Amino acid sequence: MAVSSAALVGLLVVSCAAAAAATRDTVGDGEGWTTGVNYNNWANGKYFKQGDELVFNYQNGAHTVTEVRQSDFDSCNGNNPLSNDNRGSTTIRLSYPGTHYFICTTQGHCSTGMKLAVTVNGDPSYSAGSVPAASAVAAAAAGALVKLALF
Ligand SMILES: [Cu+2]
Repeated sequence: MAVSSAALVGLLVVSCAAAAAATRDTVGDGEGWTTGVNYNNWANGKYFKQGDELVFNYQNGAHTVTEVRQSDFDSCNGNNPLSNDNRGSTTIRLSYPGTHYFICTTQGHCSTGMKLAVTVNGDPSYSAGSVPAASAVAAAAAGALVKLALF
């Protein structure tokens, strides 16, 4: 029975990993969203997929989280924002694949490096507002559990 239990635990770990699809990352980790942080370095090597969330932590009013198109990212132009917030803690859901561009529109901040581009990978199981595929995984796990119990 010890072997079956180990197999069951392994199965549950796998199914939980599959169900917990979306992740949440804090931009800049403990440093947050501010000047003097290299956000290229922060994003480098990280994997983002559809449905994941980015949390920007900063002092209310001192910075903005402004999502822009690539051309406005390159030129630090915040005049055509896709979204904008300055309330101090901004959570952005990466709801579509492709590269997402964020700048701070406080004077001089973007031009000195307060900007972040993240590439978001498509997730076929993602759809806004639901938890797709998790129930199918749970059903499969439950089926295996019954088999193990019978064994
Ligand atoms: Cu700023």
